[in-house]
Amino acid sequence: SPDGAPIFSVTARTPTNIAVIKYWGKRDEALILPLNSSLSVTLDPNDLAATTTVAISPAFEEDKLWLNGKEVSISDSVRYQNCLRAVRERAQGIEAGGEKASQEQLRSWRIHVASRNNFPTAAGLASSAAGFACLVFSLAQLLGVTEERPGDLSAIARLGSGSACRSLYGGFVRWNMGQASDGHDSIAEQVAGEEHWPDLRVLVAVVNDRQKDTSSTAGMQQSVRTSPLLLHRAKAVVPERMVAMERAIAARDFQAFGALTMADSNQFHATCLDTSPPIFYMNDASRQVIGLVEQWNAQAGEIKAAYTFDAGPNAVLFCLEADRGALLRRLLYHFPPSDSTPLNEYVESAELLK
Ligand code: 2P0
Repeated sequence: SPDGAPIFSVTARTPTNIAVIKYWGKRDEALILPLNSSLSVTLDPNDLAATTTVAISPAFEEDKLWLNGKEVSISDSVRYQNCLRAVRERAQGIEAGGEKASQEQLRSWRIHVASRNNFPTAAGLASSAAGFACLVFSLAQLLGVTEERPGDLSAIARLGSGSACRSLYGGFVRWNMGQASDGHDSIAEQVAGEEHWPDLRVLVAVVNDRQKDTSSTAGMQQSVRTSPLLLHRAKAVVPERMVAMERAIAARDFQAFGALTMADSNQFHATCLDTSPPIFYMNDASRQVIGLVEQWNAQAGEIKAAYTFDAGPNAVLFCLEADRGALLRRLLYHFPPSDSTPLNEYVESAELLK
């Protein structure tokens, strides 16, 4: 810094993840403990990702945060404070560039964080997942925090946003709902690495990048309060589906993987419709994508592509490399690129994810 005080910094990039078995509903709001386990695919870090720089220095007077270049007040963000506190109280000493900082110094100095997404925030593309995972990972690096037990850092990321815990691992990741009331066993665990299924492809079709109407947090609270289907799903459907999905991934069985992915997306959106007042995350373009995928699969007599939708209208499509060109052609046929079509950004997204 200008007055000679040391500044230590770390920059990291963390991709977002796409759930194929969905998380929807909490049993504990403060600790963000889910009603059911979930399973996701982490995207490539060069695709949809958050990039975060964290810095610590005795010259900083207060903790500060910038999101996409704009300073954001953190004093009333409980989730952000919980993550910061949890990493800070585990700080160890560090040594970098000939400078040293003791444990006591790291626990008392202020921290600056600057984070950027390379995709639209709050459009149902899990920006909070990548953001909180990246925050916790980079802070842990900065403060010399190592895990006492595997998954410790994912439990901290979970305090920021439930789905964030899954973005700390690449490949295929399970978030165990856990049993403990303090949440120490509600952690993420990799079920297969990023090299496991080389010809699996993910395509994100951006239907609409405006801010969504109902946040995930508020939406799932409403569902927990009012949807009988949600409890049935969490207790009687998801446990078996988790087992079947892990088996499909282990066997690289695209037929089973695709069928389970579509069924679980559809049940999640059925739960939203079963909520009072009902929540609509998908729109006409989303339903058109479902239609074209279902039609293709029916014609082919097998699953060529599988769709999944989160808390927004954007479609995430899975296929195998051999069918990627055919999937893009079908999308182009139904959504010819032009300024007025809602899907006009998908080609760019497809490029992003190839
Ligand atoms: C998921 N979603 O499993 C599901 C599918 C959206 C639909 O996780 O309240 O942003 O921060 O824990 O993690 C979105 O919920 O909610 C989400 P909080 P989060 O990916």
